[in-house]
Amino acid sequence: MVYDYSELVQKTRQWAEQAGLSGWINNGVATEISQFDSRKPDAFFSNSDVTVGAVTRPLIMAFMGGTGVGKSSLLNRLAGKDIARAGIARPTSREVTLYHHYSLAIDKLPAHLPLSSINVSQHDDESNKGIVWIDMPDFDSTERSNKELVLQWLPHIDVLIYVVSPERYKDDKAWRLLLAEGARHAWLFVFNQWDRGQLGQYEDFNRQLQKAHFVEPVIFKTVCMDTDHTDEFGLLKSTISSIATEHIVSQLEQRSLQVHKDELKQKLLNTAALLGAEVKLEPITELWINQWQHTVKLLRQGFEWPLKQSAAYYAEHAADLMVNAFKTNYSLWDAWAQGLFDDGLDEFIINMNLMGLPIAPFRNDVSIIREKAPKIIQTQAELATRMALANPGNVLQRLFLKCMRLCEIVLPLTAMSWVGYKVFMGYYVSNMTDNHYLGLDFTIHSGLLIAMTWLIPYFILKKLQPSLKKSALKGLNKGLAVAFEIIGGEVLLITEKFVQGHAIQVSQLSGLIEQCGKTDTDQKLSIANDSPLHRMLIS
Ligand SMILES: Nc1nc2c(ncn2[C@@H]2O[C@H](COP(=O)(O)OP(=O)(O)OP(=O)(O)O)[C@@H](O)[C@H]2O)c(=O)[nH]1
Ligand SMILES: [Mg+2]
Repeated sequence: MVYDYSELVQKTRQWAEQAGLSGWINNGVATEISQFDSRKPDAFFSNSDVTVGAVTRPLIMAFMGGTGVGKSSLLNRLAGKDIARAGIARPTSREVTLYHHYSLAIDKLPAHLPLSSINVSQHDDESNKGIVWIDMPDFDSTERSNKELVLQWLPHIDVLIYVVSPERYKDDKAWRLLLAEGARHAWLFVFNQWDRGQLGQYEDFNRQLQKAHFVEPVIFKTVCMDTDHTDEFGLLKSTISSIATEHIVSQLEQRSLQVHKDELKQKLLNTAALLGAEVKLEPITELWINQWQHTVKLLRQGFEWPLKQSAAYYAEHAADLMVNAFKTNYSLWDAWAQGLFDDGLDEFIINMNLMGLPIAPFRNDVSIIREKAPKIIQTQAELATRMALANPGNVLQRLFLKCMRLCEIVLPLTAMSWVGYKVFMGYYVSNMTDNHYLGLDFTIHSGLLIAMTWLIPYFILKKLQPSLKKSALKGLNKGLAVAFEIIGGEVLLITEKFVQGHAIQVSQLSGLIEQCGKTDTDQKLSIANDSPLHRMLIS
């Protein structure tokens, strides 16, 4: 599918707007692209009810040049009457004079063109029905409004007639305009006031034009004064008539369109370079993983002492922790940790920038993690500590202690049962045999047995009870590890989102660039070497 030019510019603007808003391109670039003229560089004249010979729209020709070179005089001579103000006062013309066949209607005059500065004259010359002449004010004068007026009209002009005089053929401002606008129009050159001109000046002007890439510029020497000088005005007129054909108008239109597309393409290629379209993004996730490992290593080193302090505090206030009213004074994530974390992120962002990538989207997304990091650390550390304090020690330790607690009950009970049985049996036997009822030894030994069966498990339980501080420290370390994983993972997700977003932007931009290079198949632009247009275009 090939986009129409206006559609292409519209799509480009939409792209630039969203890319600017999401930070992929900076605001300056976005504005520059959004200001790209979406109007088709076609003419604003159309044939109203009247047909203009074989021409679908007239050829728009404009006189351009420094003040006093004789632009208005040339138009007056073409018209055969004084339609444009010409004179000695400088600058003379402060308005645009339109000269056209009465059958043409100005029905599409772009809104931005100031109507108050237009002076319209009509003619009934059938041979020049297909041409609209425009006399523009000078471009190099001190009048800023003149320059603005010329710049406003330029995009609508097919052929520019660049007029110079012996004094002003080296005019710098007009020359710079010629270089800037060169490719957008066809150019004819008029060396006016030739009655005062010299061959050396003409040749110099010719050489100058060749430097501006006009291989064989079409230059006419004219004299617009009542003198006996012969000049090439007739040749200028016939050349103009020869190019006012439907074919040439459409060729110029296509060329202008292509130039606009090329300019847009160049702008988009520059934007693609700023976007880092060619940058390989695969190493970026690896880069973050390495960066984060390094940061975590430093954070762990720095957390060693605060961790111990926190563990001691947690151990001391374990009871509070269990009733959910725990408030610690030890915040692990202090200004130092935040600084180190920020430095790690900033270093990563700088590396992305060095790779030639736009960093704003990543920087915006990652700012949330900068704020969230303290909370993640605190929450995870506290959660793991609560769990560690609720179940201190490891699984084996806990199983062994469980057994000991059981022994603490079962062993004394067994011992007591055995002693009870012995007491009962001793009493029974002594009744039957008249022997002594048990003895002192038995009393001491059975007392000792009961005491030992109770004391040994009790002692073991007491000694092997895991330290709360150690458990808290273990919990804190575990919590920190989880928190680091969460933070690193979230940044990784943002990095992946950045890579995907970048790929989308690059592909959309590439699509637009590709569109700039496409032309409608039925609109083939080829200007033959023998075409009168050939010498009027920059090679
Ligand atoms: N000697 C001589 N004078 C000319 C010739 N053509 C025009 N002039 C004079 O040059 C002066 C300026 O002519 P304009 O036609 O007003 O020049 P312009 O380029 O329209 O000037 P601005 O409107 O100020 O940009 C007038 O006094 C003309 O009479 C020429 O071929 N030879
Ligand atoms: Mg003038």
